[in-house]
Amino acid sequence: MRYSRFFLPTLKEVPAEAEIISHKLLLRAGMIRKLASGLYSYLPLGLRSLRKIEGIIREEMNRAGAQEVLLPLVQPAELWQESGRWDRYGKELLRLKDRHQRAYGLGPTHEEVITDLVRREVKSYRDLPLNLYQIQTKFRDEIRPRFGLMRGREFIMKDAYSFDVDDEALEETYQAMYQAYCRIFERCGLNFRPVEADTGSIGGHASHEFMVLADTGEDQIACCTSCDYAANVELAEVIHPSDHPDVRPSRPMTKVNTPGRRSVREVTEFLGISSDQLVKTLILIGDGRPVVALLRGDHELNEVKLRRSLGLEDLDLADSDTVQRITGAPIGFAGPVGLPGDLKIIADQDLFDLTDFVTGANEVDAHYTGVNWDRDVPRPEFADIRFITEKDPCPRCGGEIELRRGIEVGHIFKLGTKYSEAMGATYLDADGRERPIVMGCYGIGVGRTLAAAIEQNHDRNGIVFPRHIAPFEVIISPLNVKDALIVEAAEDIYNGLMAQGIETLLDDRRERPGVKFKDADLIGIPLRITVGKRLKEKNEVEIMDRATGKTISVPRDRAVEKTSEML
Ligand code: 9G3
Repeated sequence: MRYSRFFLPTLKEVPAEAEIISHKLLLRAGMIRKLASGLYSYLPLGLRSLRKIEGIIREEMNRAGAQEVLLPLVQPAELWQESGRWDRYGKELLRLKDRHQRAYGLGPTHEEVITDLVRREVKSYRDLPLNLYQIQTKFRDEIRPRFGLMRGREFIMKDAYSFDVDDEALEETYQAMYQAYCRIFERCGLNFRPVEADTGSIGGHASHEFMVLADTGEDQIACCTSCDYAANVELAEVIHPSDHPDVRPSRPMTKVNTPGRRSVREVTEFLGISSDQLVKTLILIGDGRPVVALLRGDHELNEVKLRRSLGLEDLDLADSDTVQRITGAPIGFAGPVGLPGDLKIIADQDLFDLTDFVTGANEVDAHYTGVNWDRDVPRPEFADIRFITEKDPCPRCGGEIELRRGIEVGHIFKLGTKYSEAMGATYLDADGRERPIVMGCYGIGVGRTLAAAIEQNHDRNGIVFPRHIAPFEVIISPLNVKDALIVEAAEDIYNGLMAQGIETLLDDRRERPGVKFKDADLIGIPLRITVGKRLKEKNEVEIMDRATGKTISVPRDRAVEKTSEML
């Protein structure tokens, strides 16, 4: 490809709205342009990388026995009504009407569509296992799209759906997908970790997220430094010492005046206690009913764990009026002592052995000190409802936990029969019995993978593309296109590389050397061949490895051979 005719509008500066480096570099390297909030156009350079990632995904999905299909973006509302999700999702599901006033949704995912297809075509256990995937546009009307391709509203996803006779067969499929994902992200040159994850709204049981480790990642993961345990902090379990030391109350419960002291810091400073002696009381609304959560002052409530342990669909913090109504006091003075008996109270397991603790007194400007279970307040239910911290032991091996940030580029789920039962996707087993198909689903954000690769592979001069997803493998920079010798040599090497099928960009622009070097560094092509004054002096050209900066000089006639060796 000749740069002078290639639509590649690089930029020196980027709009202030680009907050993270991958967004800045995707814009500066002329790979994407914003159409509207959360909507991006891929320009030729960006599309070449996107297609490389898709190609790797296709190869590994096909190798794992999956078959590619292509499903419509526009989905009939009826299917989502059958699965019960039409009313579960709010504005994120963009709904539209056709000319006959029939209702549709723009597909954010395709469980309903694929289950409808399979329920019509699969009848017997002989038709299973089946694994169908697509690489297709999705639309999720995010309330606040940001970070460029990282959280767009319209984005390209590879989504696969597996169909098996039972849980055991699903386990095999799930492992095959897990391995395929590891190969995909390895081949994309990413430093990633599969982590145990919550199944979220999709339902079903187990799931794994594939996280690209990056400080700009929106997700937090707990990684063990000794074993390969890694889990999204939403799920990472906290090990509680099983032995309960025989502890005794040593103080009476006393009401103390704490004027205007609401937060953990204000109360603990005012009373001169440490935060692990304070029990904070949070009021929430779970599926419409109040729930009281008790935690040590130095711990944070993990709402996903609380929601799961109570088997709730929805769970949110109560507003200040509700807190006032339920506890009789404003936020900051709530406590477990004297609450109405019918209230659901859950305490984090680390409160089990606590004695002489401090709580709100359910009265403005008042707290209790010296509170003890049983004597002053009945023991509630105990559960693991807090976020793991770096002080907690690894739940697998007891080793040290490290909290890292990650970008979720893939997520695989064991769905079970949630959709097949809701939509009547069944098969006849060998005994002629009708049974629901057991499903799994497996997603990769393709654009997000490209952005994550840039988050992980850049320096102050620009992108440093991993070889297999780079838009080109080699860029040739003739430094003076008015010099016939230089042009002839550059063209000759270009033709030699293209003849070997090496994707090469020839920077034939009438630009100064500095501009050519800056652009070559910015777009991050793995190898750069410079044709400059060394050609006349020693009949040599320079080959630079973008990742290491290492530069070697080779005789012009060996440039093609040396370059293909280096790739
Ligand atoms: C919706 C909307 C947003 C959504 C969903 C549904 C996320 C939804 C979860 C999944 C699960 C898997 C197959 C590929 C891998 C991920 N956001 N999810 O179901 F209506 Cl608006 O999409 N689906």
